[in-house]
Amino acid sequence: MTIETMGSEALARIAAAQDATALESLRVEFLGKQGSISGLLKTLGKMTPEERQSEGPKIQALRETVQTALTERKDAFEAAALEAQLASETLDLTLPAPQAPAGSVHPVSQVMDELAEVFADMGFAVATGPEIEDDWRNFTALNIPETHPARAMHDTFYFPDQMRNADGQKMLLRTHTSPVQIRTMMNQEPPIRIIAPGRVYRSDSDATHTPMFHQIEGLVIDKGINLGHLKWTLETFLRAFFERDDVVLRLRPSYFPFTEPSVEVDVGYTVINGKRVIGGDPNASENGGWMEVLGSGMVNRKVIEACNLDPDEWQGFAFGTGVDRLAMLKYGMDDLRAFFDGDIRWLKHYGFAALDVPTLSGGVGA
Ligand code: 2U9
Repeated sequence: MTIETMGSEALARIAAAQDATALESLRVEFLGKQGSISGLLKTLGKMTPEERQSEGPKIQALRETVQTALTERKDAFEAAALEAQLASETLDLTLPAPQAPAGSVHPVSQVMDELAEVFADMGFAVATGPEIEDDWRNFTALNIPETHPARAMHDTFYFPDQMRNADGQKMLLRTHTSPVQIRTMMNQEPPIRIIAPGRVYRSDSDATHTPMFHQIEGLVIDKGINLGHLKWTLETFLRAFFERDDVVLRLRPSYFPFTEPSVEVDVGYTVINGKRVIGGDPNASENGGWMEVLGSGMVNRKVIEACNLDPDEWQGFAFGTGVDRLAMLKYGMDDLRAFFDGDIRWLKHYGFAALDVPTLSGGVGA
């Protein structure tokens, strides 16, 4: 077969190909490794220079013509497929918009935002830190030495003994957010006014305890700070958070290793429709009374010293409470475990709208 007839036959078969698969078979037949045109190209090596000069350009031209015809036919198939797809697909612009997102903000997130808003108004910044901590920042720096009973009380989740940090300290899941304040005191010059909200972990699980819960702690370090500053701050915070001016506080002496003196803070509650509500006169209502909501105190001199500050120059107060419990008290839930069940019905009932961002001017609540 001459080169010319090979060419015209190849073009005729390409033109007759019915689809992309048939076309691909033809490409392999002509131009593949074992293809007829590839075979012709290989004969060039065995030709005399004269033969090569006359046959070479003809074979190359054949290859190019066939290649171009294959490409053009392939493009035509693809264009036809696209046309068919466009003709079959329709877009109905009169359909209603898809349903709005149905998620909600978890009460814990909502209350965390509310707390940040209330404390920002009093000049507190939000500080955060790692949930995996070392023994020194979680305990030792807070005046809780190895032998202190508070260590056992914290039911700590420790990492395996060989997993230590660069200082040789044991690693653990923080049992409180206090190491965040230790980090802040070591890295920042006083005066300091921070809140530290976040997850904490204790190996404890029953109706009122979950192994992970949320805490918020606060720390003020400045010159000449006293218990009066502490009481005013907590009273102002609780009145703003519970959105009532008649919230009253009772301070009872207590003990924490990191504060001296230490005080437990009770708030007055009254009973409305069988439910305890924060606020009102704790002695007026028949079932009213006091409820413990916070622990606090003046920061222990030893803690200030551990952070390389002079306790004769800098003093401060600190406090801590559970965010989950604050949420339960404010929004009337009675089972802590439901917080972490992920039950869609509970989330729908107690969740907040995503755009309901708390602001003081709008009221921090619902
Ligand atoms: C530094 C110095 C002092 C934080 C404090 C409490 C008292 C407290 C508990 C309440 C219930 C935690 O959620 S709870 O289990 N907390 O009673 N926390 S004073 O004191 C600090 C923290 C950091 C550097």
